[in-house]
Amino acid sequence: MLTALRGGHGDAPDALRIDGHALSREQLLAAATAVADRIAGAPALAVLARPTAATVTAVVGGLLAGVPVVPLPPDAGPKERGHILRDSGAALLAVGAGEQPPDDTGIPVVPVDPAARSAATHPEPAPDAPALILYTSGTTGAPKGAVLGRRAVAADLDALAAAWCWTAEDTLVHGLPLFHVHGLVLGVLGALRTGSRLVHTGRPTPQAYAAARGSLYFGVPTVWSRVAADGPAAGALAAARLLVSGSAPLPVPVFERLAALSGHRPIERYGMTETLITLSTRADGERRPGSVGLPVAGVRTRLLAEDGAAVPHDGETVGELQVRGATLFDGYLGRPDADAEAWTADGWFRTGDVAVVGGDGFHRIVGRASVDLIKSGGFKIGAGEVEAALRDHPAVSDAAVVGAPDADLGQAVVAYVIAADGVTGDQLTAFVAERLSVHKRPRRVVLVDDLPRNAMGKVLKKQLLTEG
Ligand code: MLC
Ligand code: AMP
Repeated sequence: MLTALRGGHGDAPDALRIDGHALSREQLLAAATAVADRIAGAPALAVLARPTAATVTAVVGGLLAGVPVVPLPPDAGPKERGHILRDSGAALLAVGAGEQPPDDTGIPVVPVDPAARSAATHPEPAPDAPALILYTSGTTGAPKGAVLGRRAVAADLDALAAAWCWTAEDTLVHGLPLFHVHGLVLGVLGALRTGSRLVHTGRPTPQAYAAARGSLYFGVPTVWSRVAADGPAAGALAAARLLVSGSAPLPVPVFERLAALSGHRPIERYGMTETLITLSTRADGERRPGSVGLPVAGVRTRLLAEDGAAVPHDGETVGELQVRGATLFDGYLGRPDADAEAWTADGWFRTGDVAVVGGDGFHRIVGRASVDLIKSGGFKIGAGEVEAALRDHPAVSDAAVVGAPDADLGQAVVAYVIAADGVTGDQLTAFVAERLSVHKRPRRVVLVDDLPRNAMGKVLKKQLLTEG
């Protein structure tokens, strides 16, 4: 799967630059093999996914050993962390040597040293074996583990390499977290399959992107909108070959401004944890603002009306986007109920996104079917998970969480809370940030006496959004 790790693509002492470390691919392979030697046979390996060389080494070690890797958000609080560790069945937790692991995990820690070396060989795992278990939020309940097979990861990376003319000549730059598809699958495994160099910038600031001098840049729209607001940083990207946006809609004004300042019309691509990246504009094709282009190689899409009828490809009529093909996941871990909901009887995956398709096949994502899935800074956040965390607070009797439009984050998590006198919004924000990942915390808490409900007792979230 990581074809470029084993030579044939050239190597460099700084093939990977991250967190102040430079590693050659040969060193990464030797250090990852030392991890594989220690974990072979384990049911799953959790990795405390800080943006470090140790994290990359641990992930690659898991892939070499054929042990499914479960990236753990490094700032996940005990509630979220406990769920992921229990649900995934991870038997070991990889943590950078010398780093402090959380003290509540109850599973043995594997310290990972990117300078370690082993020359052992591990047999190539079967192509249909699981590679990763990535946790993704649903509308309600705790996050679900999406099981991604090796074949799907390889198929997606090859399709994206073709769409973006991504080769070993590239230097890929990004500063995305290493526990989601964007930063980990595309941003790390992509470099190890294509053979491109990789620079991880740490926090994805405009200045860090400008200073990295790469050819290929990945970012979520929040990153691109911050770059587009920084003239000198955007101008410095003129030397790049290709800018790619994804994980949330790229606003057309950000596209235009980035193009004006950097000279590059960005690629926009669309995907999901469950499906990997399925739609993209192409490096050698039209890059149309507001459009996510065409299905990548190996993927088919269809657009259905609520009654299941096919929607015309007229660029106007909306329908639910469904996808199938080589890049799809194997299912939700231990959740046949969620699988049954997500797949149609004839084998298509329901994305839950609403789209239009033009006569030329170009796709435009126009929204989500559910108000309970929020995209903030490119992170998917389930309203139900945040509401449950708020209800754990002794002063809170009820809560409704929505994604309010936000110029920087796309959507911001806003919580409407019924609480006993005396508790403050800041206290409730901190309470959520301590239990879940920090990005799931409400950016605004509105204390209310009551929540608007329909006759069935369901909170009217659209009303909360329009009336504030
Ligand atoms: C703030 N902080 C707190 C806090 N409030 N910590 C504890 N308690 C509180 N109450 C801290 C944070 O830990 C962090 O510290 C700092 O404040 C800022 O955090 P933030 O507010 O979350 O940063 P922000 O500026 O909002 O981040 C913007 C961003 C981020 C773009 C950098 O949203 C991001 O990384 N997004 C990428 C998401 C992504 O990769 N999605 C892909 C999903 S895959 P510190 O120490 O960190 O500075 C997918 C499929 C596909 O969608 O299509 O790709
Ligand atoms: P995740 O579950 O974190 O992988 O998020 C997947 C979701 O991100 C999709 O279902 C979409 O709602 C959203 N998404 C990803 N890329 C785009 C894009 N280019 N435009 C609009 N939405 C996107």
